[in-house]
Amino acid sequence: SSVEQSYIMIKPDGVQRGLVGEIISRFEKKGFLLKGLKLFQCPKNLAQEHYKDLKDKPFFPGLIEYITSGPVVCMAWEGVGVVASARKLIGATNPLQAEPGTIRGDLAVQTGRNVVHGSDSPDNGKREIGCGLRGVKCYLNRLVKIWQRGA
Ligand code: YYY
Ligand code: MG
Repeated sequence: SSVEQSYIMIKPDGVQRGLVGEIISRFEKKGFLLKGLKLFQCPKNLAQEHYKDLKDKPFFPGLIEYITSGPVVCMAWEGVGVVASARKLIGATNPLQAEPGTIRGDLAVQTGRNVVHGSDSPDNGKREIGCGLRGVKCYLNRLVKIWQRGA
């Protein structure tokens, strides 16, 4: 694996249930780097762009309604193999099938309310970061390791 970025988004149910810290904490503890973050009310057209691969699915209208129903937390996480690893940390799409220890396995019940999104490929990671973190992209590569510089 190589260094790559994944777009991780805490969905409106995750924000409303107070799970933002819990979810961020799992990626931090694993050792990935948070390269961008914003709290965002996603407009319908951007939600449709983000989920464009699913536009013909019967659940698409409900998915767009859900994602736009309240603020989401948009993040770019970076690291070696982060895309596949984040999918493992998140767990199966249907939370009832997600293993205990995964975010969805521990924190969710319904497929339509599964608290978090993670990119399914490095290419989609790039595309989704460009979509969800539009406007904060300029910060992504400017993290300075302040703790290593000392006073
Ligand atoms: O990548 P992941 O989120 O695990 O699943 P996708 O197949 O990409 O579907 C995106 C999103 O759509 C899923 O997280 C919930 C919703 N969804 C649904 O409501 N009903 C389904 N049968 C499948 C997916
Ligand atoms: Mg997906």
